[in-house]
Amino acid sequence: MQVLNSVSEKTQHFIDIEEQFGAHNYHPLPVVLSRGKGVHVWDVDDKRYYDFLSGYSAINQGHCHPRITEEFIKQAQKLTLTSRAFYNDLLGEFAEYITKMFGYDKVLPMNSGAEAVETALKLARKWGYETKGVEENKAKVIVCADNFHGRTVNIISFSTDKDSRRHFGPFNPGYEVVPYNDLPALKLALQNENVVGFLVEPIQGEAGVVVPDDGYLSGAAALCKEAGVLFLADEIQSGLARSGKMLACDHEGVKPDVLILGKALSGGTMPVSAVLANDEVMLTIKPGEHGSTYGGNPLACKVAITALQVLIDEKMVENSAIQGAYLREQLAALNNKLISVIRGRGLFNAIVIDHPNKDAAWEICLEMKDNGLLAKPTHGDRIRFAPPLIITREQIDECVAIIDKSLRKFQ
Ligand code: IF1
Repeated sequence: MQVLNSVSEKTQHFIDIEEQFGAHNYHPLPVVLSRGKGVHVWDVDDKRYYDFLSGYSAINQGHCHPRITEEFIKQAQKLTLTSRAFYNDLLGEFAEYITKMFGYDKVLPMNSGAEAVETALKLARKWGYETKGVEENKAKVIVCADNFHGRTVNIISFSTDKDSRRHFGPFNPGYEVVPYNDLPALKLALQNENVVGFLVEPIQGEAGVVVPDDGYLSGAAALCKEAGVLFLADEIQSGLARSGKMLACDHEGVKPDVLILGKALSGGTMPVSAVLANDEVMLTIKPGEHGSTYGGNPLACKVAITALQVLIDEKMVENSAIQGAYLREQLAALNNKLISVIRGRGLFNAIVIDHPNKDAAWEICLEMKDNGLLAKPTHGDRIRFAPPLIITREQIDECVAIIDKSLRKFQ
């Protein structure tokens, strides 16, 4: 593990025990955080940073949002879990709130994002067999190259990332991969009558914030409709105001048949995910056929209602759009040759680093850390810039100055 001279003894202590007793399934930046507020986090030495990862977009509302935290604590002292063996007095309220907000008949609550994706896939198959009339065990779901939908064995069965798959097989059949942002390839794959769904990230996150061409999402939705196939949108990362619209699909006026939400649905307090669909799809799953112990628990429901209300009341969609455009404009104005690409929508952004050293993006992130801004490289040369959606113009200015200063060290 890389250890820097600049790391304090205290920081090193926390890194060491995590390395010794925790599984080595991540390679974090050498910073140990102990508190957060809004757009900022502080490390164990009380150094302050701008958070430009936002918990992989789970913290859209900002760290420890006062209203979300307050409702969380109040509900935690009242009732946290009933299981779905009994009703609770918040699931109905949450279901009514979220379905009316997004315009669907029903919601199925789960916990992690991966579970919600699995739920959407099960819905598509069930609908395919029971409504579309696909022959038993023949259902196919089309997915995109360079997708990221989670870590379960089933989901990695259709990943195209070698690290995510190596020695985790055997994998599940029933998927076909097409290139992202390629309507002719999708059209061809849709010719198979056993296709029940098309699962897509409206903006690809892990791939490095890849925004498809205008017309891709609306074109794909139209092709799916024509073929009698469900359009399943994984908005776990791109949704909930991150891209400058409530959903990334809203950029093209597309309404998915199945909408998958997670991450910021709880404002970063606990795993809460949800799948939304109309009755024709949702009611194909009957009692006893799917579920989870924590899914729809009253604490999650209360937190999720509040997390959604906060997005609306504090105009985070608007702020994400405005500050995101300003961030890209200011990054472009740096005119730095190290930045070969600046892309994104709203506050969902990435830059691509052009440098002969293949570890340059990692080293730039270390430098930005020392200068007070936390971001994480992906795929070697890409750095995501996704701060909480409450960031102000003045804070963006300060952050761009940090990015500028950090990049200068590598010229
Ligand atoms: C990791 C990425 C972000 C997601 C989409 C489902 C899930 C995710 C579109 C699963 C999760 C995460 C998980 C985290 C890294 C990460 C990530 F780089 F891999 F793509 F955010 F940028 N659909 N994304 O992005 O949700 O089960 O984790 O709740 O696995 O290391 P989950």
